[in-house]
Amino acid sequence: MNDSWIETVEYHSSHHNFKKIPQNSTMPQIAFCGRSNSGKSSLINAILGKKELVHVSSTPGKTRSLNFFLLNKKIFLVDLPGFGYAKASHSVRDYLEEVVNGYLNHVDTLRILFILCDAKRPFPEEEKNLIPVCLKRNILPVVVRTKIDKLNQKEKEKVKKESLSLIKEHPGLACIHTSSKNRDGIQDIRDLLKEF
Ligand SMILES: Nc1nc2c(ncn2[C@@H]2O[C@H](COP(=O)(O)OP(=O)(O)OP(=O)(O)O)[C@@H](O)[C@H]2O)c(=O)[nH]1
Ligand SMILES: [Mg+2]
Repeated sequence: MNDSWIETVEYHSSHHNFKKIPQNSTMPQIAFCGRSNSGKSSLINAILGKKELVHVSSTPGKTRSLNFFLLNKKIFLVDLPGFGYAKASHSVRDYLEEVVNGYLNHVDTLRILFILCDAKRPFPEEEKNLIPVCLKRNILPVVVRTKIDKLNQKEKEKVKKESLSLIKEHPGLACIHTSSKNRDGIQDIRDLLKEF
C-alpha cells in the first residue's frame, strides 16, 4: 500500500450558508452526504488516516455546517451535515435538507458525491434519487454502505446483492462497503481519490 500521495491534510473552513462556500475551478470538491449517524465524519478520518481531524459525534446530528478540509492544498473534502435525524426538530431537519440540497444545486466543482448509508438500514429513496442527479451533472455517485463490521455473513450477502442491483439500475454508479473500524473498503476509496 502506497499512500504517499496524501501529503497534507488540513481543516479549511465551515459554512452554514451554501452560497458562501469556497469555489475555485482548479480545486475540485469531493463531498460526503448521508443521514446523521451514517458515519461520514468517521469515514473521512479513516480515509485521511487522521484520528480526530473531523469531529465524530457521540450525540448524532452534531455536524450542522458544511465543513471543508483541504487535501494536498488542492482538493476540497466536504463533510455535509447529516439530515433526517429523527430526534431533531422539524425546523432543524428542514434546515439540513435545505443546506445539503442547496450545496448540491449550487456547487459546480463537485466531482464525486459519496452517499453514505448504514449497512444495517435500508437504503432510503431520497438518497437513491441523488444518483441520477449526479450522473446527469457529471458527478460520480458512490454509494457507501458503512459499518459493515456490524454485519454477519448473511447480512453482508444481502447488502452485496442490494448494491449489485443498484449498479444494474444505474450504470456508472460505484458501490463500496466500508468499515471505519476495521478499515474495510477504505483503500478502495483512497484509490478513487488518487485519480485526482
Ligand atoms: N462499528 C462501527 N461504528 C461506526 C463506523 N463508522 C462510524 N461509526 C460510529 O457511528 C457513530 C456516528 O459516526 P459519525 O462519523 O459521527 O457519523 P456522521 O454521519 O458524521 O454523523 P453526523 O455528523 O451526525 O451527521 C459514531 O458513534 C461512530 O463511532 C464503523 O465503520 N463501524
Ligand atoms: Mg459528522
